[in-house]
Amino acid sequence: MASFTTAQLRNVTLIGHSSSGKTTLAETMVFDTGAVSRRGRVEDGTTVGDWDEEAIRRRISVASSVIPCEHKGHKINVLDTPGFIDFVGEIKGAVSVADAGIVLIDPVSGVEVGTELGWGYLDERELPRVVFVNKMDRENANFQRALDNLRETFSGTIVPVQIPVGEGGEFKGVIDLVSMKAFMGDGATASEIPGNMAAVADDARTQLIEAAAEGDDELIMKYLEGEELTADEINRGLKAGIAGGKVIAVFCGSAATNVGIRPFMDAIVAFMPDPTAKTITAQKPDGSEETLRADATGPLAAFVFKTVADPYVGKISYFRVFSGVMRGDSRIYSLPSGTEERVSQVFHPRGKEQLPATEITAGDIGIVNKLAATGTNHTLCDRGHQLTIQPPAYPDPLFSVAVTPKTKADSAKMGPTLGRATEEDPTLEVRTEHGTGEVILSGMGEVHLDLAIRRMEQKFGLGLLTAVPKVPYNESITRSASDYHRHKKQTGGAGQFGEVHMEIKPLERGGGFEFDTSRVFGGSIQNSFFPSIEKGIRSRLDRGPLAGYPVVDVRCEVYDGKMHPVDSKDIAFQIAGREVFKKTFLAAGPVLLEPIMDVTITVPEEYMGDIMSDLNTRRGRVQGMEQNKGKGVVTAQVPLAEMQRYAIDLRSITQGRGVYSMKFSHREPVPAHIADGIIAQAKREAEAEDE
Ligand SMILES: Nc1nc2c(ncn2[C@@H]2O[C@H](COP(=O)(O)OP(=O)(O)OP(=O)(O)O)[C@@H](O)[C@H]2O)c(=O)[nH]1
Ligand SMILES: [Mg+2]
Repeated sequence: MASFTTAQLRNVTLIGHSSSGKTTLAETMVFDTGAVSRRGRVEDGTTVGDWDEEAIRRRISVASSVIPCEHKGHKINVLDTPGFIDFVGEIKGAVSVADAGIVLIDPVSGVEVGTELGWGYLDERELPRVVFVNKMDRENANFQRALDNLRETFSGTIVPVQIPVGEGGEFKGVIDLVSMKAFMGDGATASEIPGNMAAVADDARTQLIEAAAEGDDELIMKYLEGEELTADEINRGLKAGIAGGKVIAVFCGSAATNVGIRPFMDAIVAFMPDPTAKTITAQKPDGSEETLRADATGPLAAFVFKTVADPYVGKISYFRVFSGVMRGDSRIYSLPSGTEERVSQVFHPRGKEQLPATEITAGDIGIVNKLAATGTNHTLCDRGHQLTIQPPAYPDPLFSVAVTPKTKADSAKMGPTLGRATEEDPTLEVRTEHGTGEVILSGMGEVHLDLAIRRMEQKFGLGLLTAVPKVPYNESITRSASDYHRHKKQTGGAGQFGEVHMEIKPLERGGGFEFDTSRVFGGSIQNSFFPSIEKGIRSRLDRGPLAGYPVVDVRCEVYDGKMHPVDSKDIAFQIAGREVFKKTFLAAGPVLLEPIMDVTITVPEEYMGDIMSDLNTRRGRVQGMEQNKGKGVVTAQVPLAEMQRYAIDLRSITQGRGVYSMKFSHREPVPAHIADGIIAQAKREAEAEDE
């Protein structure tokens, strides 16, 4: 691969709803620039972007991919992303290293859920963006309708820079409104604008010039005074407007039939910001900040946005150099682990290929293999100049399964392999649920977890069984109760004696556990036995008396007791404490508490009714409802027990057009009729275990 200066680079990420044609666009671009001799197809599993085994199997992108395209002395690093929202982690990774976004829409379906989500991710990073209306060859493709739809949904000056010649079956090329040339077919050469398009093009150009002038005070003056702007001035104004996020330039074409792609690449080079335009802040070890720019002479700061665990190569780390230069055969420092790492060779990625390089310069994207202590979202820097780049924020997990090893051999592999998987993918989470003891794997949806589990099986031979996780209930009480327990064992050998009188009281939610002996009067129990009583009670806190779930928010006040001069001992008071705890707990109006989630659901308006009635069946309490621009947003509190499969159910209710987010809010008593069933079930399980 030729070498490029920082100013010759363009890091752009493709964003769009599933199936808008991102991978096909990247494929056509890389083909047009001559880097591959055959244009692959998503349908055949032969594209540069969809190289992952799972992507090929499913015919959708499941991961981000870097596809460098050399065009007219520049290198466009195209970051292809999945449109499927389960892979939001991959999208955010790509967005975090791009300097601009290309949002694809399908002119028949217009703006979709994935379009809006992706738009939002670009907003979070304040990235400039353009829109590419793809699939102009499709029957019923209508550029103007797509444009109207964009303007209804998004703010900013949304203005075409290239317009289609024909639509649907008649789509033949595009007209570039800056150069006022037509690019027919594959767009390799420019031609005159077809006569029947002249008036339309003139009109569109007027709008474009107005938008370009807006970006620059000097230009707007000139424009208002009625002077013609030169092509250079239009370019300058447009570039500034796009970079500042005010202007959203719109292009069009057909990735599948290779129409409009070359002129679009010309525009990427002309209008998209190069890496030098941007600064980012990094943290220094003392907590202060340092501003970084894509400058080869600056300190090294490279951000790892993607990690692939390869069973043969080992770990592959994809990084972007935000400052300085990453050289092969060097030593670097990795944060947050604080480890010195050895870099033997650096490469440019192209899909799954690794193209050897001697260095990766400021602003560029590269890969390095076999780093020991570096995972996704880590920063590579110099030991003597330590810097940390802020990783993106990810949504809370939406979908969980309980995993167990299939065999004994799997059991040994499970921990390390799950660890590797979470290192690779920041939206995957593994934890052991306190209370149920299950190992829980969480992620963004069913497909996400299914894929993670398949990968672990294929790459590392780990067999896992999955189940719906048990709900982590808690037990608590609703009123006070007092009672005593006498533990007495005085037959044969050494005797045991302990008697404890105790009152149990409910605490506020989050109160935890309190133990108090200040009411014990006149030495009825010797102080040295207090810890024994507490220990006895604590032995049942993880396994509550009601149904075996952890006990929360209770206060135990010991107020009296009895001792025996010889037989009172630690074990006797432990048992007495444990037993009086069980008795008082069960007498104090015990309840099961369940986790309640805050849920926000966004769906096209027409599904609002279905969503509300479905929430009803889930014991949901709707807290708010908003409708705006054809979309409805519902906020509600819903018990976790009813939300475990929501990722699947919402998809089927809305044909994949709904999204939601969810996070823990608080715990509440389970309604009695439901609690009875859970308690009965727990009893049956406990009995089965005893047998
Ligand atoms: N008619 C037509 N079909 C296209 C065009 N571009 C892509 N397609 C088809 O649309 C389908 C989806 O294309 P992809 O490139 O996989 O879309 P994507 O945006 O990468 O999809 P995800 O990776 O799932 O988000 C494939 O069958 C493509 O052949 C186009 O310009 N015109
Ligand atoms: Mg794709």
